[in-house]
Amino acid sequence: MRRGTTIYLYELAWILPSIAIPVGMLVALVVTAFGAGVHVPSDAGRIDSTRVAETFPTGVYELAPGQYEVRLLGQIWTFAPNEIRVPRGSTVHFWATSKDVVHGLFIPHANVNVMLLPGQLAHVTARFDTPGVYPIICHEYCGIAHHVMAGKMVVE
Ligand SMILES: [Cu+2]
Repeated sequence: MRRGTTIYLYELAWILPSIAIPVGMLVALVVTAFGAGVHVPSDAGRIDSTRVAETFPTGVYELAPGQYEVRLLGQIWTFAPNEIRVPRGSTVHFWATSKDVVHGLFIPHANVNVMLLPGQLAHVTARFDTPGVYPIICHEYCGIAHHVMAGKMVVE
């Protein structure tokens, strides 16, 4: 084999993957977005991210016995409401969003783990059978005081 041909094969060995990998990623993106229906964390809805304070009232609302709705707002560097109290055995429907930057909503041992994106509503439902105090943690780095951004969920 001539030296020139060998160099061409090495070039080809680099060129082909450098084309195949981006094409493969693009195909995966299109297939998951349109074929598999993959979308932002929760397709629960959108609100105007510049008017969250006026359009997204926060709080804990009893829908029915044992059924609660929590409308929770992440903002630098706290949650509103910062403390949630529900009786044991409650099913809690969380509706949450962010007022400013990307935050996280993570409640360990409760299957609550979503990103809070400005203007994007996240919806997650969890049942709390075990009494105790559950931390509400921001698990997306959101600035200099991210490490103190926490609330608590008290199951009585
Ligand atoms: Cu954070």
